[in-house]
Amino acid sequence: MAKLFLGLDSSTQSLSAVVIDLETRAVVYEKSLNFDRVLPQFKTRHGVLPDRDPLVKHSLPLLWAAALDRLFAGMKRDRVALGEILAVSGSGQQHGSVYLNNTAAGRLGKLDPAKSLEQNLRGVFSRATAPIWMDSSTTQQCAEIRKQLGGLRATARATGSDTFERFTGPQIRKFYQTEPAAYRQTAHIALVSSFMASLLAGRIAPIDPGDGAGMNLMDIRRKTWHAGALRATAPQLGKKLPPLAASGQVIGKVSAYFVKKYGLNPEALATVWTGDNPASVIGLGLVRPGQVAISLGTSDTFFGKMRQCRTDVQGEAHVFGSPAGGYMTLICFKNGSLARERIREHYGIEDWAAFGRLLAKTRPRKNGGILLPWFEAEIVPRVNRPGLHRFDLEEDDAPANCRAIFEAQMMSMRRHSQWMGVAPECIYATGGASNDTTLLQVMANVMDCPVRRIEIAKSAALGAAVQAAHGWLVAAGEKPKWASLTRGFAEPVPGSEIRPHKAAVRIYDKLIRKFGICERAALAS
Ligand code: XUL
Repeated sequence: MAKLFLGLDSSTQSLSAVVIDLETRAVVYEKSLNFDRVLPQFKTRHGVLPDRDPLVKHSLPLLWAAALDRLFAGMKRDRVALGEILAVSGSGQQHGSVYLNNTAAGRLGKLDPAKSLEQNLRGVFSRATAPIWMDSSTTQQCAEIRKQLGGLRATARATGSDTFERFTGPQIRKFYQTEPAAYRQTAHIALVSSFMASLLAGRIAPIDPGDGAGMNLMDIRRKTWHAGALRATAPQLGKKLPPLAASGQVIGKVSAYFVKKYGLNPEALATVWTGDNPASVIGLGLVRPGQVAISLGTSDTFFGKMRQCRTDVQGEAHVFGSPAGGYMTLICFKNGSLARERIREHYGIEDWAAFGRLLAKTRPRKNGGILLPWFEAEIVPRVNRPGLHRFDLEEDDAPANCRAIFEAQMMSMRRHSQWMGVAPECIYATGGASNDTTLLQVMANVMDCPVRRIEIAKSAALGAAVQAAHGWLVAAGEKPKWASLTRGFAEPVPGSEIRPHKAAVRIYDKLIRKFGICERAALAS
């Protein structure tokens, strides 16, 4: 007998669904709807509304709701066995916020299947648009909240991160300051994740500690709202936030709207959602401390599970609650593929294979050249003035520059993740550039840790489906283990393991000291 679970991921540009069968360990269905393409009437570009101010990035909660209708209609058309789904969970783009008035709770409880979600929800918002994670218009509010909380270190210690423009607290403060009347009319503030969960559950849903940690409002150790942070952000905020509850925790049965309209199982459980990064941690199978993933994308990200709650005193990294219990970190390096591509273009190298071949012509050296590739303002370390810095490296030496950029990116990850106090035991590499074994060998050598490649396109939606299964099993009185739940779904590519070369590891142990000196010098210049 199949055991089906549905995971949804409401991301910046699309809404995705993954259905898993826990019995056969198979992904039985996946689908993505691109907002711009499927719902052009909302006039978003890459899921974002155009705005005159380049720092302002908003989207539309009604668009996300309309996409949910489309996705369910598509699943019904594709004959997905919706009547057999046992539980639904999900994930959302982090930090984005939705503002609802005092009619919302009642309306969510009486969603009319004869109408669309869009029609059902008209009039429930106290703010029509939702600021999302790409918004960087709240520098003033970040400074105000940070000051109230006692500075950068105190803010990071209290909430898991220093204040960041995209985090929800600074966004709420800006709304309160610029539109006080609309703020007063706001009865509920939701994250993208908890808003979507509210639609499925037919009631205001809790926020989980994974996504809650991306707000600068949650006490990271207690996993409760932080009274001082609420006070520093906006008046009456505690009354407008839902309770915090573990992701995957059962909210109730799914709303009758989805049962009557699409044939969803009336016994299916609606559960608490989380953020897309915490869900990806599950989807990639990072359920034990020491398991780390490095995603080589537009930006490079480093994320993994942590044994204890530690925070970064430099205030560069984020600590979130992990859906698999405990904590996870997310460290985002902006000059990832972006920087590698700039170097490739600069030397007229035709493709990544040729880049890898050039790099392989050189060897690691303990006093080797250092390249700090801050083409754009960097997040980690904080660099506001972009620029390229070369030390003991000739610009016209293409092979040495190819090696130096990737070595620098990996040494930066090693250096700026040391505060976690967890030496990685195994790295899962994912994202575009992870196809290149020359690059992965450098990664293994710098990190002194085996690297395996993992290719999971919809890791957040898959993580959400596994989270739904976990919530359902717990509600049935079982004590499921995360490692056994993810087995079979989140597996590295067979035969892809690359082990560190001991001689190279010894060289990088020395070169990283020089790297630190160069980085400090460049930051001070
Ligand atoms: C994480 C962040 C992004 C969004 C993307 O802090 O801002 O990764 O979660 O959806």
